[in-house]
Amino acid sequence: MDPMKKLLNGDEAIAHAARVAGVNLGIGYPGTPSTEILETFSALGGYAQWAPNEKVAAEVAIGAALAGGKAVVTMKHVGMNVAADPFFTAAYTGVKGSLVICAADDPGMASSQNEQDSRRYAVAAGLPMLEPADSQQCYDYFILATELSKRFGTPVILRLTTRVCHSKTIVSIGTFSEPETPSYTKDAKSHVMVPAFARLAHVRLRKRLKDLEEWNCENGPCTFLGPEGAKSGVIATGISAMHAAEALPEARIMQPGMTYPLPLAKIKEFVNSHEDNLVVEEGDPIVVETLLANGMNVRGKKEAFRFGELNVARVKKLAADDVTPDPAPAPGKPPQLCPGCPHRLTFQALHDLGCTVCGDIGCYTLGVLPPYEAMDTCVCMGASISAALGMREVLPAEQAKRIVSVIGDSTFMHSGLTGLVDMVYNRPPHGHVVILLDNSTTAMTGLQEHPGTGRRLDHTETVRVDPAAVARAIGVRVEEVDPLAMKDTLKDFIQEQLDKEDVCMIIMKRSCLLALKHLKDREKAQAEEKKN
Ligand SMILES: Cc1ncc(C[n+]2csc(CCOP(=O)(O)OP(=O)(O)O)c2C)c(N)n1
Ligand code: SF4
Repeated sequence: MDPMKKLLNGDEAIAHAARVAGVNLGIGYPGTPSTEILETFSALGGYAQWAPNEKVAAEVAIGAALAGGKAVVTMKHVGMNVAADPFFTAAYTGVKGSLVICAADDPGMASSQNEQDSRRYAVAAGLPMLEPADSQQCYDYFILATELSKRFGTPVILRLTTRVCHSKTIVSIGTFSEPETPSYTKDAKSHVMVPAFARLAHVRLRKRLKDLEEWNCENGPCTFLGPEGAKSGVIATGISAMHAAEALPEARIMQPGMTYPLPLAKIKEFVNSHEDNLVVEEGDPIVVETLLANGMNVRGKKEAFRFGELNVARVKKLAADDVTPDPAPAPGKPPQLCPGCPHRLTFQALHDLGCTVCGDIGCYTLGVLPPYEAMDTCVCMGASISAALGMREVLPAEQAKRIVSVIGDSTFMHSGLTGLVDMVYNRPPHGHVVILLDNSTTAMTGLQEHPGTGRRLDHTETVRVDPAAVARAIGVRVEEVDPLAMKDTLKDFIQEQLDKEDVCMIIMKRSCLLALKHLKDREKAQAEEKKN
């Protein structure tokens, strides 16, 4: 294969593009399916960081782009909710350098708690958005997004989906360029959003979107597939265009690469040159609603196709308005905590105690399944502590006293801390027990570092943020234990803490088995490297 061509998945293609574009800083919070973007960018020599959560990541990236640098921030779709606050105002401030927001949706929920459609954020915040269909487009659109960001002075969303992130196609790669050091110029009228400046910025934002729509009509990326002169037209976005080309070979497919703002004039021309037009898009009916609102003769999908991923078979059915249920997938083995996983001991004790468990998101969410069935709520990252406070506030004492929160160490750094502050500030009458499952990694998304591991994204050492010290500093009583060492007495120990009726955090300190293995492998590789 040509050395400049590589077989890459979408995440890897973006990482290569970021090196070619000379990105100064990559930052994000891990979350399937976006995690590998920064890991690959770092492995390719780019400068990348894990932030404690997506809001912080977005703010750091915005700072870099306001300073004139080139930044990329990565997250999964639910991370967009956490980062929405800075993004909405960054659409007003604009950027001096460039900022690309890689938002990876998970239609079908392969590894997520919901299947929200992040495209809504582009419309709501007024941020332009590009939607690639394969790895080459991931690469090309990332570079284009960086250029557009700089040229129009706006953050740009690169909207991805699981299938695009994780499927491999051949990509032509350019030469890596080293990032340039930017020079800061003060521009408070653009960058300080007090109401007087923000009112002007909002007008600028709407004008910018008009300019972008014009640019998109004239020069925006647009892929056509299928026979020219076909009777039927299909407007499809992202990977749906590939499915449509295979499912409907008689039709002419138009895939606009920039899906917000849409190239309406260009689409209108396409629509008018076909007898009938179908819109194929995964998730919410966003494009079809926009085209209908602009008086175009198009039809969309039935509600049944709003759920889950599309594929070739489903697009055939979608086109035929066939809503007969899809064949049920073959029953697989239910997921389970690894044999020997330290989380098991805690869930066994909580099961035996009959506690009401406000849970959180991580490997330990599997505590909801048999044999433990020891989780009662799980909403979003960090909610284990705050939701427990709400429950304790309203339930009768005998029920409130049975409630515990269970949270992982990465999730605690992400958004558990503020919940703990609230638990101390609005201390419920019978106190509360938070169990921190500290396995020294972000296991669920593939063993990433976080501020509590004391290592950076590239595993080099840094200061460790100690959850025990933080909790003590805000007035929480802390108990640090090894769950394996006290496995026979764990149940009684937790009950004793509940009986004390103060705010207590039990830190169950024991490494994830897979993380330990990775650490050992890394140490071995480093030792080998030193020898050679
Ligand atoms: C807002 C948001 N960002 C990212 C994710 C993806 N995600 C789910 S759990 C998790 C962290 C899990 O780590 P930890 O809490 O330490 O638990 P472990 O899996 O190690 O047991 C991540 C990154 C998510 N669900 N929501
Ligand atoms: S990966 Fe680690 S934390 Fe997750 S279930 Fe396995 S041992 Fe437990």
